[in-house]
Amino acid sequence: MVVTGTEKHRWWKECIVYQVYPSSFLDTNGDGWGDVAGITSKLDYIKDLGADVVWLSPIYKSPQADMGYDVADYKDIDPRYGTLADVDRLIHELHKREMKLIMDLVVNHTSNEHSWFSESRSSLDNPRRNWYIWKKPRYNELGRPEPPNNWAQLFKSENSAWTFDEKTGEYYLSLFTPEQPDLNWENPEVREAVHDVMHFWLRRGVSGYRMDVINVISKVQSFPDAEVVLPDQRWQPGFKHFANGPRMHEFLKEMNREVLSKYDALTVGEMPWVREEDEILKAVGSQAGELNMIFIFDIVDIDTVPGRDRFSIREWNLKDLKSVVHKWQRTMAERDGWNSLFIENHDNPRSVSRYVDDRDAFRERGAKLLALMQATLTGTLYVYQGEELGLRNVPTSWGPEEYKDIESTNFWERHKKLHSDDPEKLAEGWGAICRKARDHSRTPMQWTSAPHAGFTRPDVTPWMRVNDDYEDVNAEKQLGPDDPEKVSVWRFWQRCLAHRKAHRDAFVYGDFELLDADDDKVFAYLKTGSEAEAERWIIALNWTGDNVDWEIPEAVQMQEWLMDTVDGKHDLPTLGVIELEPWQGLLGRCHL
Ligand code: TEU
Ligand code: CA
Repeated sequence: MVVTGTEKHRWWKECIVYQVYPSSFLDTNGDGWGDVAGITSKLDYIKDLGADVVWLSPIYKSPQADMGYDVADYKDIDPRYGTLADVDRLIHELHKREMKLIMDLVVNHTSNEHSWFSESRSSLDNPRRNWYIWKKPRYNELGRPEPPNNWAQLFKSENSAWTFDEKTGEYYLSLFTPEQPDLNWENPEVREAVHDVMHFWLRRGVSGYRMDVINVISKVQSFPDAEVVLPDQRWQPGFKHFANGPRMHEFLKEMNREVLSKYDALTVGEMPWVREEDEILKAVGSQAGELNMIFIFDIVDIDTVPGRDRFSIREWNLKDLKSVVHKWQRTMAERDGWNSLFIENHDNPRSVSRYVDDRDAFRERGAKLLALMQATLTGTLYVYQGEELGLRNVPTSWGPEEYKDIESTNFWERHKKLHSDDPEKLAEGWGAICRKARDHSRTPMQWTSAPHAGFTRPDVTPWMRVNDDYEDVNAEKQLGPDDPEKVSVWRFWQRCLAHRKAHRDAFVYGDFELLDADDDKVFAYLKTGSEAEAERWIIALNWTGDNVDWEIPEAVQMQEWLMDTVDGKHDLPTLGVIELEPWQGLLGRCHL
């Protein structure tokens, strides 16, 4: 299919989305939790950076078993974050600045405190019984009741994904935690209720949704046992039977028809545990009628052993990263799909600590390198709060008591139990927490060098400890006078985003060409636009802490170098060999 100009250009492709993690953004009433009023007060900060859409992680009413990803009322705000009136004000202030809001849609499961679930569990014949997934126990040889199959709980793999409910003597499916019962999407009433919630916010002025684990809404209805892949574990990963399940595409098409097609909305589906191109294109192909784009996990899973849990560690190298980027840049272009660009969010450690080098000498260059890469690739760009400052992981000296995430605490408790007498194993597990816990990106935003980094009042204890480096790494410092000799990470991001917008034909929409897939030190590529006044750009990123001689490919006709992750004036050649400094990244203009 030939994509015409109007079909090609969409606001949701060109916008820059800034993800806010509400609990950690800014506390305005001194209860130690970020709030909606805090977000509203920082819109100019977000706008000045160059973002134009704000995605809020969940602020709905919730007991916070999983930080709001357990919703107790989809049409109300949790009092700790504010009120519906606060959200209306936020939307109003966003629109005043020509910005938009997208909400997190968490509808694979609800909180166990949602009234739908209280009704459902109250009796076998309650009209909402069938809104969740209830099954009779299976009985073992001794006649004891057991869960209906062998699926493991995702956030506590030593437990079953099924939770027994005394009242009616049945199990309910709870893939993530017992506090997050899975909705039964087979029931049309459930789907209608979800559509109703979606209309509610879209009518209120919300411009789209990030859809939480939207690819697990359809389960194989025979609920078969999963293959035993972890023989030392009782419960097994059941992905095969619920990730991109049998009716997922049907449900997404229906949602599109009933709701999304009536608005010009941004939709991004979170889809872990899926890699197959065909499967992904079915959801995000331009004619699919499902979602605008999804979050593909290839980059954030790059250091994870395939098929194993998030805390498993696989060593990776630059070639792996290049091949993933290359694959999806090419695939989406060739198969007329659309993709998101992200390397950080509330479920992952900080990118500067993970993909580059967060030590003082290199942190800024590394963060800029990641900014330059993301700002020049094709797709819709997502920036996670603090990424624009190059915030890093929490120090390894912090003890387990500083980690608040249910996934981390469950993992650590189990690990301690399993390996209490094996110091080496213990250290290994702790090392995984230090590298990969979700808590690293959930620490309070670092606004200033005042106590608690200005996140809350000095006399208040924030819900989570502020990273120790806040006096050195904070927004106030990075927003200081724009000194061309010392460009802060924030200023660099600002330039990158402005540049991306000014040259959207090449960066947002352009063709990607990888230069030298086998070079394991330098990631270099061309981006070329397709319109009348088409442009070509070259990006060269030294992905090492060493000086590297890099030769500009002969076929590339360089004009000039325009951006550099290393401060100061450099006389860089446009022909032949450049000696790249550690973590030096360059952007240059080429002749076509
Ligand atoms: O995350 C889905 C999810 O499973 C992963 O991103 C998760 O962090 C990790 O891979 C598990 O090992 C979404 C939300 O983003 C996350 O914050 C929620 O905890 C989760 O769904 C449940 O709602
Ligand atoms: Ca507050």
